[in-house]
Amino acid sequence: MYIGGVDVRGLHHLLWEIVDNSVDEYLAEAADRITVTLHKDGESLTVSDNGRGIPVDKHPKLKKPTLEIILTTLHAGGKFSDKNYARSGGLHGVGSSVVNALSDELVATVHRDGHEWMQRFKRGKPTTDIKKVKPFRGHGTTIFFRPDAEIFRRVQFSSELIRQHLEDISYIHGGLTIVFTTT
Ligand code: 28F
Repeated sequence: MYIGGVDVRGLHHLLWEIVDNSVDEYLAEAADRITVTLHKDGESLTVSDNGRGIPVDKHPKLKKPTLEIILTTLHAGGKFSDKNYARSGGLHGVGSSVVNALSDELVATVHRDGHEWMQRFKRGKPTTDIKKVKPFRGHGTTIFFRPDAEIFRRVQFSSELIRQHLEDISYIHGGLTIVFTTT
């Protein structure tokens, strides 16, 4: 019901949701570069942006790191209406929990607040707490995900569909650099 189906379009819709979050960060004038990597198995992807990084601080009321809430709560967007973070007008982070729920594996890496942070998930549930990995200069968000083969009819991304979609986005958003690689 969130992605419109479990066919090839629904599968690629997962990627569009993640890329949209990076584009939102561009629209917030906080990112100017997005990298999409289709891994050689054709079943998994990594998307990175050089934005502010999804916040990792503990949400005062929910007592969990914001990153975990965004990735595990459907419609988490509403929980942050305005008090803690301003929103750019997009759905900023809302689609991430859907992608996570429909992924056999998802790894979120955030560069922010002087460190690299990482948290892993399986079918939308955390398999680790958020971990401070190491000191890091720079900022951004990286999401690796592999859609759940028990949900999608066939988990095989099309590099041509991806290339076309990213090209469309690049024409719409001047000043945004989008890199697409397959490895
Ligand atoms: C590869 C996918 O998802 N990028 C994102 C941000 C940045 C912020 C953010 C995202 C927090 C509470 C909404 C940071 N600092 N790429 C991404 N980059 N989400 S998703 O915030 C989400 C808000 O609710 C961000 C200050 N404000 C916003």
